[in-house]
Amino acid sequence: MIEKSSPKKPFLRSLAGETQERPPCWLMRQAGRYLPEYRALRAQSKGFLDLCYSPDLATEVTLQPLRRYGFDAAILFSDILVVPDALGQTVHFQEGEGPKLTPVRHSKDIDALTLDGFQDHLRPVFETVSRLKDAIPTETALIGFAGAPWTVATYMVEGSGSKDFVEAKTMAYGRPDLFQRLIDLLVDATGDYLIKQIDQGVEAIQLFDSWAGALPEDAFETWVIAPTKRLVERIKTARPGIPIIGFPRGAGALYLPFVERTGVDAVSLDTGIPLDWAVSHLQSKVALQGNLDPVLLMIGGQALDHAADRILRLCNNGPFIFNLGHGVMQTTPPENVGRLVDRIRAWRG
Ligand code: 1CP
Repeated sequence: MIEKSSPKKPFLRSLAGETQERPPCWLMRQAGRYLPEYRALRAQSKGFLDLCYSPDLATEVTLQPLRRYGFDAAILFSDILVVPDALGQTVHFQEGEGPKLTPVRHSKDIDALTLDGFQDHLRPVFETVSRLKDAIPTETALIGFAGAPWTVATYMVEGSGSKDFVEAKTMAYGRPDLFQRLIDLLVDATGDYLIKQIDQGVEAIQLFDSWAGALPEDAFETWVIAPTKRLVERIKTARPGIPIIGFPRGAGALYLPFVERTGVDAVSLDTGIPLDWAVSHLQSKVALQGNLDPVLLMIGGQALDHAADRILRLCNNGPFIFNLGHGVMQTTPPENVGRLVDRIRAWRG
């Protein structure tokens, strides 16, 4: 790997291809329901989207885990579903049930989505980014994010979370012309959204493709790799030098073509990826991030220590960022997160 110029913040140094004695660390969903201070603040807000669109509250929620644990990166508090919301689809978060959207199933449903007013709708999110830029410690990096087109499209077509993605696949396999229009719109919208996040101060981007693992390889090429590649090209052409982390969760061996073809600087590894395989096939090409099982963080104790040590031993001989294989679970005791962070800080090869 070509070593790029050396930025100061440890998180950005790993993304630039540096190997560090102690890896930087942050956790997906490091802000959220496992923290009592989040629950308290959430109880005061009208709804989840309202929280995402309130710069005061979203800034505070982003900072909460930093105060407790001093992570090396903060991730903007928002959600991947603000993009369909800003495109004019109806999006609700029902208490305890997850997101509900008015499904996009027909040509006219796609016609009804619009980029008019898209950036305006997301103005509060950009305001949050610019406040965070001034509020986070100097050694801490600020991560912006969006859902990758395939994953966001699954919510848009299904109208909710899904286990089998029958509706999304029915459109992708049966009406690829229609599904392509939706994906193209998402590439455009998400590109605009992320470029604006960068202009407001985020220093790296993560693309969450949580349901990438649901697709067979040819469809993975068409609906995961190709749109991600276009999105990465678009962002990097507009804002050269911005590091991008891809997270094609569940992709298995398809992590390799994902890394080779999308142009990302790093990949976030899910819990199921064999680490020795990832180190030997991927780490010479991109930085690695991951992949502790969130359930081990919930359990804590020696099981957590052993698993964390193994990841550090295997992954930290190259560019690496410690993280989970998926988000922090709601039932995680906050002290377990402290235990993990202390252990990573104490790591010396
Ligand atoms: O009521 C609440 O408090 C809602 C819980 C919650 C939170 C804390 C949701 C609803 N979203 C979030 C924040 C969030 N979502 C962040 C912010 C910051 C952080 O990481 O600290 C991020 C990056 C996301 C991204 C996100 N949202 C993803 C991709 C990552 C993943 O978890 O796979 C996905 C799939 C969503 C959709 C979503 N948002 C929320 C729910 C309940 C869901 C559905 C999840 C599902 O279908 O299983």
